[in-house]
Amino acid sequence: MSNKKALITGISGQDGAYLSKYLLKKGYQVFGGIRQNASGSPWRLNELGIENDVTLLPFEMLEENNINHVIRTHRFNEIYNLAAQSFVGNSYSNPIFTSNVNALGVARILEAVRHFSKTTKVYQASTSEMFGNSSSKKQNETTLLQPISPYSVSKLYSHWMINLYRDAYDLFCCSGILFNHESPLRGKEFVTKKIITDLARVRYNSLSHLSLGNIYSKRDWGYAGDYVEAMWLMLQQRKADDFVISSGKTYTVKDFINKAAKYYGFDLKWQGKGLSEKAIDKKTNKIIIKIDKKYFRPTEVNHLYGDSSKARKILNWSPKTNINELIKKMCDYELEKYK
Ligand code: GDR
Repeated sequence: MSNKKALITGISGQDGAYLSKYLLKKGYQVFGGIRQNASGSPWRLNELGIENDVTLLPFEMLEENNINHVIRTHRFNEIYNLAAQSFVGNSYSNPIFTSNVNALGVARILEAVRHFSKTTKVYQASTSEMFGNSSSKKQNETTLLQPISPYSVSKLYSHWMINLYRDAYDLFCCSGILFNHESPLRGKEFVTKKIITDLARVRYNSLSHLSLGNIYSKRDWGYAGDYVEAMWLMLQQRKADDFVISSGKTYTVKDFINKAAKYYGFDLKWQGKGLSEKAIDKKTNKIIIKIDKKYFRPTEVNHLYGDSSKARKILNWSPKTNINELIKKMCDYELEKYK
C-alpha cells in the first residue's frame, strides 16, 4: 500500500471519479480540486461510493494565488491535471475562457510546482484532438500536431509547456495523449452518452427521436476506467515521457449508433443523404434519428485512429474493454433507470 498524496484537478469529471477510485484502492490519500463556486458533492464520486474517501479542496484554474497556496501547502507526490473546458463544440463560442483554463491554467500549475514543490510529479491530460486532420492513417507520439479547434489549440499549448518544463527545469511531468474515452459516467455533452441516453428515452417513449450532427467522423473509443490506469503508470516510470493511449480501433459515429440501437432492440434502416439522412426503426416504422445542422462544428476532425504501441511496450498497458463491452456497460447503466 502507498502513503502518497495525490491531487486530482477536475475530480468531479468522469476521469476524475475513476482515477480517484483507482488511487484510493492503491492506498493514496486523494485530494480533489473543485471550482470555488461549485455546489454540492460531485455526483460521480457518489455513484462510485467514494464521496467520503476524498478530500475536496477549492481549486480555481484561473486563480494563481489559490493554485500556489494549495500546491505549497500540501506538497503532493502527484498532481493529475484533468481540469479543463473539455467540450470541443463549446470551445468555438468560448475560445478565451477555454484558453485561460486549458492553456494558462496549466502554466499556473507548472509555475507553482517549479517554485514551491519541485519533486511533485505532474500528469497532464493531453488529447488526440491535437492531431487535427492528420494525413497519417494512425496517430502516435511522433505524428505531426495540427490542431483545428480553439479547444485543441489550447491543449497544444499545455502539451508543449509540459515538454518545456521537463527539459528546462527537470520537472517530472508527462502528457497522456488520450483518444476518446467513455463510460456510464460520461457527460451528455459528448456524443456517445447522448446517443445512449436518448435512444433509451426513445425506447421508453419519453422522446420521439434524437438529433445529431456529423455522423461520419471516426473516433477511436475506449473505456475511461481502463485509461486512468495508464495515467498512473506514466507517473511511476523512471523517466517522464508522453504517451498515446487508445483502443487501436476506429468507428464512425454512425457505427456507434448502430451498435447501441441494436443493443436496445431497434432494427435501424438508414435513408437519405446529408441533412436529410435519417434512421427509421423497421419494427415500428418510426423515425429514430435525424440530422440537425446545429450540431455540426465550424471545423471537424474527421478521422482518429490511435497507435498506443509505445504505452503497450513501456507501460505494459493495454485496454481491457472493447467497444461492444463499452456500449453494453453504458446501455445497461441507462436501462437500470427504467427498471
Ligand atoms: P470529441 O467528442 O469532440 O471527439 O472530443 P464528442 O463526443 O463531443 O464528439 C465526437 C464526434 O461526434 C460528432 N457529433 C456530435 N458530438 C456531440 N458532442 N454532439 C452531437 O450531437 C454530435 N453529433 C455528431 C462530433 O462532431 C465529433 O466528430 C472528446 C472530448 O472528451 C475531448 O475533451 C477529448 O479531448 C477528446 O474526446 C479526446
